[in-house]
Amino acid sequence: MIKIGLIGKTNTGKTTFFNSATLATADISNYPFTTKQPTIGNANAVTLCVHKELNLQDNPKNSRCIDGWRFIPVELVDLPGLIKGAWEGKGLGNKFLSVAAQSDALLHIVDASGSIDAAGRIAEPGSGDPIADIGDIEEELVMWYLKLLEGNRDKISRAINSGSDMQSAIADVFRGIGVNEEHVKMALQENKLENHKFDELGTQESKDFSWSLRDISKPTLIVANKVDLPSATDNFKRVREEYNDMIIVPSSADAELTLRRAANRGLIRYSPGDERFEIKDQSILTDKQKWALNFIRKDILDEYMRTGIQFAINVAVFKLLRMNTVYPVAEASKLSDKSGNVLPDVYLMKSGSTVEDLAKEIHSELAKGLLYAIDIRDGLRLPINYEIKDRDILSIISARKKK
Ligand SMILES: Nc1nc2c(ncn2[C@@H]2O[C@H](COP(=O)(O)OP(=O)(O)OP(=O)(O)O)[C@@H](O)[C@H]2O)c(=O)[nH]1
Ligand SMILES: [Mg+2]
Repeated sequence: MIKIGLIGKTNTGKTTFFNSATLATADISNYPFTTKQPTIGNANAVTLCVHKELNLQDNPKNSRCIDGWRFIPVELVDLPGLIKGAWEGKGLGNKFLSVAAQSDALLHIVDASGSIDAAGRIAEPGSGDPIADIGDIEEELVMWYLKLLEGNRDKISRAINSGSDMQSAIADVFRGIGVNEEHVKMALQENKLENHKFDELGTQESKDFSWSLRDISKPTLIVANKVDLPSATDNFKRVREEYNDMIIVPSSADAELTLRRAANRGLIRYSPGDERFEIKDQSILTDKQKWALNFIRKDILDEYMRTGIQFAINVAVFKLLRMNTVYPVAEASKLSDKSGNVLPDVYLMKSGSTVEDLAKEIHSELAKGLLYAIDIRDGLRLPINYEIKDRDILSIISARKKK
């Protein structure tokens, strides 16, 4: 399952984001370092289901289908807040940087309203500087990569001296945090270091290399949170200008939490990611609830089109990680599994994945005897090296087993 980590300074709204996306009830407060341990929860990537286009009724198994939208489970990890100096052991967050690094992608949550000071304490809205906050956290991550590199210099040197190439010797040190040889190769190339001697790598070169490696191996999206506060409007624009090489999603985790909890209690009709909600019965709402819902409708949904929570997860999965959705079916004629469930499963496959990759993902036995796949839409036989496209519906034909 895809794992998405929530990182950022303390008090930026990571747990509020997490609770709203997972409907968990982890502690939220305006004290710094409320979250003390990483917490894992289930959220979803949401995409238009293929069943409508095919005019079929589906029976989803590994996912859910609501109003024509497929909800595909992904793992969300809430992490303790970071502060400047975390890589040296300051705050709590440093202990968990390795947990963050095990994620496939990171959502960097920023307080766009400027309601926290440099140390993450709650301050007058507008007084904090989200641009500096983003820089601080980016720096922490890079320093942490650098520390791993510098701390393992001898080990890497020894591996190279006993015949390893530089790429795999470096990759070995970072393997536990999702870095592979290709990432190392790209980071070396980006800094023109591929023909350099490892032992002659200077301090600046190591730092530049660590910066590239962090960037390449851990795709990151900036979530500009707390846009419900007026001081966020200008900051959001500034963040977008300053970090124009990154994707930035405005959000109000607070608003999403209100909407999801209201929907859960049957007060409103709202599906995550929707641009609107419907009040079921005005007469059962208190004045305070009416005011809050009206505010969300006017100041967030009208202004930003969405609360940004579901959108941020979707952008991470489909844009940052470039996942395609594919629907494998065992019975080609019925578009079902062996028990007759129509379009039971949807898999997220990285763009460039082949029929063979999909077969391996489903079952190793299926992959062993793999022959070809049938494209359900046109009956074409697709070779095992066919690159899967988004929304493909495939029946995999194997000498061992059918799916
Ligand atoms: N106005 C506004 N406040 C928010 C929003 N999201 C979170 N907050 C508030 O910001 C404060 C911190 O929220 P948390 O979710 O605990 O922040 P955190 O990043 O998990 O903090 P740590 O666990 O300490 O790192 C709380 O008072 C929240 O109510 C938002 O979208 N809008
Ligand atoms: Mg928290």
